[in-house]
Amino acid sequence: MSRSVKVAAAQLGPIGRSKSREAVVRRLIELMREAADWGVDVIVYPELALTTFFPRWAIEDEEEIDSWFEAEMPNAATQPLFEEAKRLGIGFHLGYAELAWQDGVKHRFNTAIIVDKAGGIVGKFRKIHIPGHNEVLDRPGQHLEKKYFEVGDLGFPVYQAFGATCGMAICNDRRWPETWRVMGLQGVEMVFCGYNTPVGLGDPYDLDALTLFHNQLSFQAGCYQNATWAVGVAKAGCEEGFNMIGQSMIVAPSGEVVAMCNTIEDELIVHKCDLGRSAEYKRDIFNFAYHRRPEHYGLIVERTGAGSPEK
Ligand code: CDV
Repeated sequence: MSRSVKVAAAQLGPIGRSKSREAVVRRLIELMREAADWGVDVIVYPELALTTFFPRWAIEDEEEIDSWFEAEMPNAATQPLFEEAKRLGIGFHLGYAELAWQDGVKHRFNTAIIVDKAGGIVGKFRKIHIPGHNEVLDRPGQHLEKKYFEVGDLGFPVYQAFGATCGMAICNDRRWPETWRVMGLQGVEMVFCGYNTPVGLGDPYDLDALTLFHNQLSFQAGCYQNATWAVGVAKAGCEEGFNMIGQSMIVAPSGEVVAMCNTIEDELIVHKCDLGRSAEYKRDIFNFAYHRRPEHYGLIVERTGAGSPEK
């Protein structure tokens, strides 16, 4: 019997610094209702979907920093999203800044969750590859994720949801082959990945000019080499004077892009993903057990230690 999951990528346009969580959740619900009209099983929202991309600013006041984080999920502001999902019988994936107390110690993570059609959280992921820097740099724009987020402590787990083996990655994670391979080795069939990818912060123009290409390349390579579907979802557009790419996309295990947003605003794209496509590639060209030969790869861990940890 063929298995499929109907997914929606719910790209968001800019969210202003002064916008409340409640106002953002109303936008998320509008997109969720549209997805439900399409008969979607799971709608995927971007990284840090509840607020503006606050790591672009250097905030020193601890209380102010905490105000960008969610200490509970769901909470009063997001409860309506969970309730609407349950009412509509649709699952979702949501990225947000998480404040977590573990053994009496406060931690801040860049987090994403999978919520099932009954409104229950069935999976959590904390971003591993935290990009950017700790200190304010002398350039037009900042990316201070290293100041605000710890490296995720949950690894790259996979979860059974919507009849598929699902995994998550957050933004910069998509650029790293290990992200995909660790989930690939667990049989992942569908990867959800939200992102906020700015341009014009002061990187050399030749890097900025390739941002869309690298976004697409990362998703297409990750999917193909690990025989998985992926839903990549942007927060896009000009947010507080800073530009972020759109190009949200759904990618097949063949590496083909089957749907892509063509705005930098709130926009929904939908695709019915045939999990049989994943199985075909896992059975043949990327049959890891049959063809993969890690025992012949050499001492790669020792050879990759070079490089400066700080920019
Ligand atoms: N939010 C991100 O992780 N952004 C990074 C940028 C800074 C390179 C990205 O990989 O898109």
